[in-house]
Amino acid sequence: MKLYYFPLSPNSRRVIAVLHQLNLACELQAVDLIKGEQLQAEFLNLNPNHMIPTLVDGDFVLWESNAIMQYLCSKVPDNSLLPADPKLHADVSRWQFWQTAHFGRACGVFIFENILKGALNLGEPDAQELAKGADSFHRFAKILEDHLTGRKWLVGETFTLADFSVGSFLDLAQMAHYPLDGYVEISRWYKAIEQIPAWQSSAPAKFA
Ligand SMILES: N[C@@H](CCC(=O)N[C@@H](CS)C(=O)NCC(=O)O)C(=O)O
Repeated sequence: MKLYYFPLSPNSRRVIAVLHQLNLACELQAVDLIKGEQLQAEFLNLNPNHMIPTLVDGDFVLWESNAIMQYLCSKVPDNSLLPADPKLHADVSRWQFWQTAHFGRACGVFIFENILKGALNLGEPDAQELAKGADSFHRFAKILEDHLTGRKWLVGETFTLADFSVGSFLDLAQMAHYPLDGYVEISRWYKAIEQIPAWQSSAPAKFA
């Protein structure tokens, strides 16, 4: 297998953490998004969305990080990252979809305004966009905070893909200045994710 990734991408890191947790062999191929390598024809043939992560497994090409994570789990029967029990399985998927549809998008405003604009010379952060982003962030962070109250992990008794998917966006919390003050359960939970060896070994050099 070969995974196309970008080192600072939370969407990439969570896939790499799954590879490490499941002990799956996979070649890693960095795609430099700053240089625009994702727009080259060879990569567009694999993923017309020009996005990483993208997995190639023989003649099967798969994009969307959460789908890749589930696919990797299907290679290792009885793993605890994606429980076989239908309700637990659906619960993990629920949080992965929620991350893509809601929490990740709320975080994305801060990532764009406070990190990417500077990196790509797109000007100063826009205060109005950040204020709208904060409304959305608090709406969804409160749901996460409430759910984590009294629970160690998002689903069941041990960490799952749900924790890797939702937690991955907290990697950038400080650099992107998410308004996280007062979210004690989210902070406690993310610190627990940071203790997982597969999570630690998936860190890009900058976070290691
Ligand atoms: N929903 C996608 C999002 C992937 C994504 O946003 N990738 C970004 C980097 S984190 C990317 O490749 N952007 C390059 C581009 O849009 O040209 C997933 O979960 O895989």
